[in-house]
Amino acid sequence: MTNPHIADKTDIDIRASADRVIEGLQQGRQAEALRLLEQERQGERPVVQEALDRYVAAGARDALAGMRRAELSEHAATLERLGDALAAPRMPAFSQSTDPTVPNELTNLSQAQQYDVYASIVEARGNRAAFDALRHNDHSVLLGLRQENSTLASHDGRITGTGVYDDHLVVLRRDAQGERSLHVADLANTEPTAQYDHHAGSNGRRLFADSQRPAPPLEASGRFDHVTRPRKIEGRDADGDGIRDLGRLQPGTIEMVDARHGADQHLSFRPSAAAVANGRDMVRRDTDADGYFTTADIDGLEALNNTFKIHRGGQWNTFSAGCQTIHPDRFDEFMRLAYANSNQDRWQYVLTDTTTGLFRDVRVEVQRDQAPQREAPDPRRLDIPDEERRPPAQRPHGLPEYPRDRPQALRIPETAEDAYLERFLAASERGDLEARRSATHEYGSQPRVQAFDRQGRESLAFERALEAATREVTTSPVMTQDTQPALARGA
Ligand SMILES: [Ca+2]
Ligand SMILES: [Ca+2]
Repeated sequence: MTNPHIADKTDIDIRASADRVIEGLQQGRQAEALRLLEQERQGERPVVQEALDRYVAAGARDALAGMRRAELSEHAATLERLGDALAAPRMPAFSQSTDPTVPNELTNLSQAQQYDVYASIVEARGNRAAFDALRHNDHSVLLGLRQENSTLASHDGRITGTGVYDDHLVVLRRDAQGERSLHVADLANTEPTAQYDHHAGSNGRRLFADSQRPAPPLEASGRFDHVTRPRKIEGRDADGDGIRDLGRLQPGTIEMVDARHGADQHLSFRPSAAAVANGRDMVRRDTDADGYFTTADIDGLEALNNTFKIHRGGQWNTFSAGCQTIHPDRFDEFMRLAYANSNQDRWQYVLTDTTTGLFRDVRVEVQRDQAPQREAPDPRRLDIPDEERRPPAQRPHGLPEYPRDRPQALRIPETAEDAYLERFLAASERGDLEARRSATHEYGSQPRVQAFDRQGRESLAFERALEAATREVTTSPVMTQDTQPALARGA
């Protein structure tokens, strides 16, 4: 299978095109500006179209809000699309691999164009400081794209809690002349791992990381008994039940400063004093110990502290107790670009969830439901040992092999889209929310579905239209004109 994504070159300057649209909107030439946006989008691949939309949605936020208040019906669909452009983005299919068969949506885009794909995510998801930092020359900005995992996940598919590198960390840099460049660390991690979780239990000799004192004997809770090699206990007891809870950075913007990490004291990042002072609710702890960070974690929200660093991880183990970690093969280039200006002393780090909220919630739920079957441990499976069980000298020679793709099916039938829509609509008609959610999940989990994003948005629009229709029905027996086209799109 060759790269399924569009690989044609394009000469668009995404930033400049978006700026012309933004200027028109701000000057009240609304129809002309939105027409220009459609022209600029014409013929571009989806990642470029999405970047244009995000830049426009973020750069003309006030003007667009004014248009929404004015309820300009002829622009309703575009305004809705631009509103959605500020939501959690789709993770661009990207890999550092030079293998032409590995899916890559950024193939043949210039450095400046690739920069705009990710910088537009910073603008859509970051705060004002991040927006401004993108406009400084000789300056770098950091972006994290998170894919949700259980803290029990491991690279070999077992549930020993050693972590997976399925998130992307991006450095965006403008040099002294304003030239745009980037590095995408496509083997990165933004989530803690269960090997540090107190819920993995204690034999009476397991140590607390902070005090170095042994933790009293404690039986592992639930599936945490699969953690075969618990490490020193990290985290904090957030809900007061006497067991410490691992924490994860919430999506948002965090100002970072330089730091050192580990036995080798390598260069890294940590939150600045200002970030900590303004870091209310920036950490969520897994208080219900199911391996996920959700609103079900009662008392789980806490203020940021400066232990949430960005540092180097291991070959087969992300070594994260809450830090963002990068695989050794990607780390040096990431840091080289991040520290290209030796005088830079503040970095805005924007962390975002990926895929739409609808898919995210469904995915977490379904992962949780299916996890025991899918991740069943097999004690005989020792062929891909983690760092603990195989000393460095015995590791396989040559380039290490990483799981390039998420464990979902790599191929989907041509008709998957139709099959999904059929099931989605049938389930909707029956009012079977469970079946509809499961159809949505299965569809949303296929990373190579070309129309993923379009359908994701349409599903959201469909949900909204249903909500609107429900509200409408309570006041009027007839469905409004507005909901009809949205329902048709959802179909
Ligand atoms: Ca992840
Ligand atoms: Ca939880």
